[in-house]
Amino acid sequence: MAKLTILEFPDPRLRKKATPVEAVDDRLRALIGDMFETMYAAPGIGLAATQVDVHKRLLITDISSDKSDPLVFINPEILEKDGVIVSDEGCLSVPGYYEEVERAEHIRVRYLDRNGDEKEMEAEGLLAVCIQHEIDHLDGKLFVDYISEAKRQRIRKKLQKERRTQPTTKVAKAI
Ligand code: GNR
Ligand code: NI
Repeated sequence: MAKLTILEFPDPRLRKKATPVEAVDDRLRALIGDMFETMYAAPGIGLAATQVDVHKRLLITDISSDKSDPLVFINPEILEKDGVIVSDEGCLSVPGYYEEVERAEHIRVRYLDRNGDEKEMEAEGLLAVCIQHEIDHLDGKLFVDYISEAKRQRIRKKLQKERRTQPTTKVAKAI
């Protein structure tokens, strides 16, 4: 297993639209293993393949506090949405920023599991929010797209500045 690099806003690769997974095989399962390692290390409650620069329709979640509920969704499709929930969202690709986002409170989703079997499940609350957040990633969308242009630009500038100064700081420390 290997920890993968998570792309960060405003990396243009986060804007790519992912294409359907064609084969649920051992190569895909190896990627899924690496994605769980990456998500748990972050730590996060969800991760979309897009975030690790793989533009296939695959996402994982685990909203438990003890890594006890790993879920894999391949080629996910939301069949039904109900109700409204507003929650503070964060994103491993937008580190350090949290904003209120409105989502469906309850969803029904169809997907393939890690064995390639077709499944349907209902999700509500945090899991529903997380699945919608991850499917957005597969469509090249980020939670900051739901906030004002001004706020988004402020976050973009701060993250770009951090990335410009961080490597220099590391080098300076190493010397
Ligand atoms: O770890 C994460 N927490 C989170 C909190 C509220 C709403 C969505 C999320 S998903 C996020 C991990 C992530 O960036 N997945 O793409
Ligand atoms: Ni995210």
